[in-house]
Amino acid sequence: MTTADNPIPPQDLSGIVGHRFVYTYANGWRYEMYVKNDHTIDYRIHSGHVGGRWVKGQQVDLVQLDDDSFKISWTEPTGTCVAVNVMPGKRRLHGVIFFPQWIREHGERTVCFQNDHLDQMRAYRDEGPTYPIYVVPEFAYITLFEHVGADDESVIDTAPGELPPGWADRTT
Ligand code: FER
Repeated sequence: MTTADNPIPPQDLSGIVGHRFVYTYANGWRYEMYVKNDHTIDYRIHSGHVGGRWVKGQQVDLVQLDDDSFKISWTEPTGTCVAVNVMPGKRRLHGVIFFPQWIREHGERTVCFQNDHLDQMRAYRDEGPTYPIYVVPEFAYITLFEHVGADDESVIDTAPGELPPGWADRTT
């Protein structure tokens, strides 16, 4: 129960922390996220506008909205902002990506292991152009959802392009 005095619902993040999931957006873009702990994700982008990009240790805001409903929000060093709602039991996800204009024009500049290029990403961000923001709101279906445990650096430790063929097609 929430009220005007206490608008914050109970928070049980055990249904998403320590889980890896692979999902394909309605526009065909395929992503993989590992919720490493209650404030950190690692991820790989298997296909789409910036397919091949991967990131470890991204700080996020993670909350539970309701039973089987979580929301993960963050800002990238590139300036891209993302908000993702996840309903694991329904295998349903909705993401909104807010790309700066320079990534719409030059997505390839962000296709790398970002952790090795953080200063370069911040320089691109500050150079812009930022506007108009390219907003991509899409539903996705979660094709794989598995518990792998929290704070495991080996869950995502390889570039998306170096995985065995068909790796992201695995379903569970
Ligand atoms: C997602 C949508 C976008 C996601 C990550 C991004 C891990 C990141 C985009 C970018 O920085 O290019 O669902 O999940």
